[in-house]
Amino acid sequence: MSSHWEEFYATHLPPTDFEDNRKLLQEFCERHNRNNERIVLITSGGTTVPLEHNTVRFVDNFSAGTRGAASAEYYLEHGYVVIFMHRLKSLEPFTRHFNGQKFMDMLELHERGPNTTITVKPDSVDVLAPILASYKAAQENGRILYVSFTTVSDYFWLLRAASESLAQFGSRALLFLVAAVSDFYVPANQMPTHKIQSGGTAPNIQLQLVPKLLAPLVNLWVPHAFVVSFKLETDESILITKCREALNKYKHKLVIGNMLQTRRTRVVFVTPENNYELVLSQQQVHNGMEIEEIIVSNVVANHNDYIKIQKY
Ligand code: 9Z3
Repeated sequence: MSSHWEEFYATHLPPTDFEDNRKLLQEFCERHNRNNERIVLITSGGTTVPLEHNTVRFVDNFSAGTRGAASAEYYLEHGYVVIFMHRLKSLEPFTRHFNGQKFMDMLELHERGPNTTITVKPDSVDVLAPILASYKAAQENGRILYVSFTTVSDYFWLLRAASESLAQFGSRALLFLVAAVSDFYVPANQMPTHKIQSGGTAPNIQLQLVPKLLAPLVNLWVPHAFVVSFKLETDESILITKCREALNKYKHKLVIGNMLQTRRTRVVFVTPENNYELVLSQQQVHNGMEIEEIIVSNVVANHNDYIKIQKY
């Protein structure tokens, strides 16, 4: 049995920056709702489960944040405003293209005594310019809000606050829940305060099931929104069944299934009506196309159809 979501909130304190983030979310949503915009909440990256209150060790969840960060750029292109709720230090839209040494390698240093200048290498301008232009447009027009989490508990608090702010958009709100959320955790009241000592015997750590937030999210927090969740599996034979089970259980609009090994080139859309695959061809991969481009345009098409038949 999974523990109840209400009990989770009652026994886990909000993160220290919670009130600031809640205000940012409210202001962002009110401003854009006045203009009748469409909005997407993207969750991205993995959550951690601390093993000690003064955390030295934690269990992490797999996710680089690639899918969430790439999707944010495509939703902006489709005219959505974006709340990018991500794991601190995971990939972010725009800057993801220049991770590691890539950015440094695009620059040239001209040392002329006190007049040192830095320029972008001519062949990098073509790469940098369109990304910089999209970044500036989103930033200057206030079309993207970044909020971050680290632990599964931070994620819980932020997701509820974001959902509550999104409710006013009715069917114009889209939730694109890509984040890899921990399934198991150590409840705060069972966690040691200090670092677990390694002397003597190995600790026996008891994990509990994390309550599933999709139930209150779909039924209570954003009942008119278009909610999309992701399902990650490593065993192909259970992928579709697991997606369909989630859709039947939570009664949201769409589950996108993917396999750990092939997630960059293949996903399956499971809707109440049918299943269909989106696959990138070798040629498309070779041309630098990203699967998120076709995922997002398909989701947007589904969201369009949904808005047309809604009263809210
Ligand atoms: C996913 O399946 C995402 O597509 C990935 C993206 C995490 C695989 P990357 O960040 O990877 O691009 O490296 N997310 C869903 C993960 C998840 O935890 N889903 C829950 C589950 O499977 C349901 S909400 O039980």
